[in-house]
Amino acid sequence: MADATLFPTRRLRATPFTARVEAAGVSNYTVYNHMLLPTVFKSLEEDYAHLKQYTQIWDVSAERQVQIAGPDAHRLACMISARDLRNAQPGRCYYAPITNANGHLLNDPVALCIAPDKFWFSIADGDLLLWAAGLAQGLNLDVTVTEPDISPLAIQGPLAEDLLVDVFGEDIRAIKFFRFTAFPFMGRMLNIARSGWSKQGGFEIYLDDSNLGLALWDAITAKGAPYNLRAGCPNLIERLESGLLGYGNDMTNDDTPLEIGLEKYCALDSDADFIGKDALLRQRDTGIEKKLMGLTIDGSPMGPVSMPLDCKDGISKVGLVTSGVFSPDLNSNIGFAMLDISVAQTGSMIEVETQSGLHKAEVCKISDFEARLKATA
Ligand code: THG
Repeated sequence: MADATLFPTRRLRATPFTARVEAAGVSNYTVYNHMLLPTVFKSLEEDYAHLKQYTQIWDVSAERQVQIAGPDAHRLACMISARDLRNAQPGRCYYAPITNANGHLLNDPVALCIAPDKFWFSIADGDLLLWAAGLAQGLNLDVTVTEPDISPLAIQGPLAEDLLVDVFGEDIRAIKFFRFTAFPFMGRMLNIARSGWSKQGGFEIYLDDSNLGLALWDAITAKGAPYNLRAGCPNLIERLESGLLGYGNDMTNDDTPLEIGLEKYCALDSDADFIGKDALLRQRDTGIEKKLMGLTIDGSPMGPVSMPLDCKDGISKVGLVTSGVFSPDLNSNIGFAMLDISVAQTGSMIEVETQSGLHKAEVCKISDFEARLKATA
């Protein structure tokens, strides 16, 4: 993998912003929802330091929208979402784990209520459209399930609000966290949400016409100089510090929301009915056998963990590091690990099998990284 590049074909989709991303010097991509998603520009560390101080423009088109529209749209949205969407309000976003009948995760999208009869599920890497369309077909629901021409463009970082005020006007400031409002751009109305896959603050602009991609990018970057705006992307170091989990890495279809720590987003104690609820209630009764935790790992600064690393308790394997990297601001290697329940508590000491041998590691809560950063700020 090291020196090889991906062979581009129609199956590996470019985005409305790819030309600008390339011109800005993207150095690494991943494939996400069959689409290019930038992962590095200058270096992980430089991108990280810049994101935390200034503002970046991110091509997150790969967060595709699964649109469910029509008279039964609300019914289907409620059926697939572990998050209670019964009282979903237009203009609001909801982080919504999606589970199958066994309670296992299929995706962890942000659900946007566009109208009472129209929802967008802004998906993580997984073919949620097939699940929704299959249910609609099998249950003969009166809905259409599509992937419309919508590409999110994120503006992230502490100066994001001021930048977008220069582009779209003062009304940007009134958008609350996980809410969106439509703003005019070249004759269209674009939904802009205060959201994004970082904890540095910022917005996501849902561009609904690919033909305007370069114009939108240029309109924003034209105002970027005072904010030291740069092209960037979701950053591994920042998102681990912030406790943001990635579907496909930190959670897969082998895991349930209870094992990942997502139960607060699951309507288990209400009358809400969703696919997977019975299984999750049973698992809550019997107890979980593994749990995703935070980890600080001893040793010299570690490069990004690409394949899961084994965790050991001296004798046997007790889990896997799912993501990990060195955090400059915590001055430590940090990561997430799916661990046997026997060691999945704060303060447990385990060992991690890295390329450079066994390293001691201490288990913590996923939210501890952010808490430690705030305490030292
Ligand atoms: N934005 C949009 N779509 C997305 C993502 C995004 N799709 C894929 C992926 N990211 C989905 N996963 C997440 C995970 C966490 C959050 C958003 C998307 C998130 N969580 C906040 C937190 O953890 O503090 C708040 C959640 C809440 O309180 O409701 O932002 O980033 N469009």
